[in-house]
Amino acid sequence: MSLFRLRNAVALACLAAQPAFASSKMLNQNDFVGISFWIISMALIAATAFFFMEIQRVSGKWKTSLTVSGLVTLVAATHYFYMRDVWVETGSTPTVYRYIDWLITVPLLITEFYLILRAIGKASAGIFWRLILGTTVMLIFGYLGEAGYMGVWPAYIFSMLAWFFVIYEIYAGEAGKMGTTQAPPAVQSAYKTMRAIVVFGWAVYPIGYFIGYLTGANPADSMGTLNIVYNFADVVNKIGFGVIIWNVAVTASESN
Ligand SMILES: *C/C=C(C)/C=C/C=C(C)/C=C/C1=C(C)CCCC1(C)C
Repeated sequence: MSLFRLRNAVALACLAAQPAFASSKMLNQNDFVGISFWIISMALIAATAFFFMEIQRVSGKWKTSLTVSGLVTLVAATHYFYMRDVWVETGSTPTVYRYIDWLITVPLLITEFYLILRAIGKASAGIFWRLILGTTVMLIFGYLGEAGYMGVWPAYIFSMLAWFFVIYEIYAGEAGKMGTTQAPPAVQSAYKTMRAIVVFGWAVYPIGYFIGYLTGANPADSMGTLNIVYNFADVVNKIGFGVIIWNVAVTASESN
């Protein structure tokens, strides 16, 4: 373990943490949504340092996967500091920062997914672009709904359809047919877990949206729930996803 690398990772983490020091209003001890923003920001910083440092431990192509995992958590950590400030200082939902974050981290997660797919067999560029397209449409409608440019119901339905398209692609489309190959069992099982995350881990987001906008509850209450649910989902889908990659990267590197 080189001390130099460690120092770089720590410097990077501090850079990402900077907006936090600019905040004027302090976190209130009863503000559980704000507390969840804080905890997750810290977890994302720690995960970033971890993924970047572990790059040296794995072989060849797995280095790229770990780099991308670290980028996901780094980009998210930076946005979490801004989101936390918006929440703590104004009590409102940081929709625009949230969606900018998703617009960058979701394509990165798709890239991680595609890298695993390529470790399993011959994956075409087409599948990558279809997944990018599907997730982008999903996020655009989500934003139109949450930011008030479109009715919350139609936006929800169009966004759900785009997500179903992604699920169809990875289960029944080209990616789905690549499940059984000569790839090592560790890689195949990681691929299956990642696929399940895109269904079950990602399902938490539309549940959050539903609770936030579609139950007719008082916005003051439902916005708190919305943010807690989205924050929880990000732990599973950003850190958890990265940990699965890290695990398969270490296992596959050590078995060579
Ligand atoms: C790191 C961030 C991730 C993995 C974000 C994923 C977001 C989604 C899967 C969002 C999906 C939505 C729907 C399927 C319908 C309602 C609107 C959204 C955008 C919340």
